[in-house]
Amino acid sequence: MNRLIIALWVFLSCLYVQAQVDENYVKDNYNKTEKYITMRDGTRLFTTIYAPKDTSKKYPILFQRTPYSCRPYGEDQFRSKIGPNEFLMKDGYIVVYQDVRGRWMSEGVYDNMRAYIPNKKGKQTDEASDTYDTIDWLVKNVPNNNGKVGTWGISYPGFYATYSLLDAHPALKASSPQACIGDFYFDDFHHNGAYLLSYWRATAVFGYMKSEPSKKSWYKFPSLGTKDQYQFFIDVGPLSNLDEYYKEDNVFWQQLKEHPDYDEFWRSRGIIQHLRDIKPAVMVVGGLFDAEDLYGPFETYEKIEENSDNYNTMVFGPWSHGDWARARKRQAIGNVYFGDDISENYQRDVETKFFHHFLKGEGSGDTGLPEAYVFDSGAKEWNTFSEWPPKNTESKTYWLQSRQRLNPLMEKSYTFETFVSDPAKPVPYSEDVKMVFTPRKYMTDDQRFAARRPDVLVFETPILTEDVTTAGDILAKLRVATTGTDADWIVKVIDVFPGDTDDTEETQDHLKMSNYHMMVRSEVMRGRYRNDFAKPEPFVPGEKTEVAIKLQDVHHTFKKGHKIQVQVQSTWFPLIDRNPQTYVPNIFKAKETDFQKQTHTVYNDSSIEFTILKQ
Ligand code: PG9
Repeated sequence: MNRLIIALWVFLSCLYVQAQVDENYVKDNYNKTEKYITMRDGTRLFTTIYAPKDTSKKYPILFQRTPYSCRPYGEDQFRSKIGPNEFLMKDGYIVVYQDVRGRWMSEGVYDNMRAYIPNKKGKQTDEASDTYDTIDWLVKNVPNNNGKVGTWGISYPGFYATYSLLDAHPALKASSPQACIGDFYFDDFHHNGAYLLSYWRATAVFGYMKSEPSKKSWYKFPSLGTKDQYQFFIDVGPLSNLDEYYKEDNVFWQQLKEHPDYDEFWRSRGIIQHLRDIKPAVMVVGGLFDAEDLYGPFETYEKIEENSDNYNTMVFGPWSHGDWARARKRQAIGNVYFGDDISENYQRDVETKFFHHFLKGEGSGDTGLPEAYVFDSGAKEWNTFSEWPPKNTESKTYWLQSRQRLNPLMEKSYTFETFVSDPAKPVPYSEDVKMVFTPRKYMTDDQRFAARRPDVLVFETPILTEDVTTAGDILAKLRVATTGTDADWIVKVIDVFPGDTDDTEETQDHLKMSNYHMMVRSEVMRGRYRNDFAKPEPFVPGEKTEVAIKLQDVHHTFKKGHKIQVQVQSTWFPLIDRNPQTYVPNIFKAKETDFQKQTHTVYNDSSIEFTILKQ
């Protein structure tokens, strides 16, 4: 017994020492300097430079611009890890972080998703010019750099990595925008015009301006006195009551309220429109179950592919927001397990290979990596494609038929389904009781709790007799009516597991994987924007109306023995705010009396089109 205890003690001591070694790796192997770099308009941006202590060779620069701080501040304070992953960190790169204009220790005034200015003159600046001016200073002033720069970032830093591609500095050879925000009207804060209420707390992070460089947060989250987000927002009622928590000084909250439509305010801040004639090599990375930024990475890759002839590739794995940067043994999202070592393998065999090739290698186009490296979330295996969406696909239509059938054939009979949608009793987007900073787990959550509600329509295939593999986007073509004059339409695509499916260690105690209704993809369309995101229109009560909803790309095999299920509902709370179901000019200013229970109808000539891999 003693020998076992001693062996266990030795093992745990080694683990502890290893952790300490890793904790101090950066401090032991890198020098840190902090600089203010002056932009063309005189604004100085705070920049942190980690350079290898070994000065016997030259190194490329890996550069990240962030609104989330270069912390820790102080040349004697070190991050425990630097760069996109530990393989790159240990291989030796100069790693640079910068507080973007108007954030933390940098000077200037912050602007959310600052609009790009084409053909800038003189001292005009945007995030592209700030990136250019910084790279120019780095390659001219940082000792031992090899003149090659790469940018990378996840989420908002991913947006700045995409931005680095515009008016790119000639030293910029490679960029990896990851979970990169493309447009705040379709990423993060809105989905197709519906406001993501689940993001409300995050408004604090970007709502308050600072008057001088700050090492400490100048914003704070309102204390809500509860961890039950559903109850909190039901009790709050109309969105205008949230002014109690965010006052006039929360600039972003005011902007959200004043711009409910896709107007010039949002349109000018979208970066996708500018992605043409891109020169640096690009590897876009995203998570198939990323609840925050799915539109951005898919659109970034596709727009560059359409308008540039540079090296441009994509990687989409079984990840939620930013998972690929967190190496964990079992890769799972909520209750759904996808496999072991998925993130570590990606970091070593894909991400490291990409940057090595273009920043340390000969830099020619052939990295040995695929054009599209996409995980099949149903078969739980990686696939490679020479293009995305793949060429060898076809569109397969299923009709939303009576008696809750999802049918490849459309009946001739004229039928429809109805449900009562009550904003006072909205369909929860999750059965978990929680208070989130931003949503995450619901993207693969079990949907049985919703399927059993009278205000959720369910359409389902019989048990599949062969695999059905999707690879590309999904298009819902609803034919609907309402007794009201406005409505939201939510479509959820679900993989129904067989009854003999075993639980895994991730399965929540109150659930069984037997008959698990796994969310594969979901999307909302705020009905007033069905024809134009810039021009909202009411519904005519009782009039049959077309509502099309594009659901983001998937790569999912619905395996033999499973069923494909589609759910349709009109509330999804508090993921999104409630639609009053009475047309008002601006839902952010709706009154309590505007919120009315209405009866909605979904006609049987509604359909959903999947992009299917040809057998
Ligand atoms: N896209 C994420 C986010 C943006 C704004 C508010 C909250 C989250 C992100 O940058 O992580």
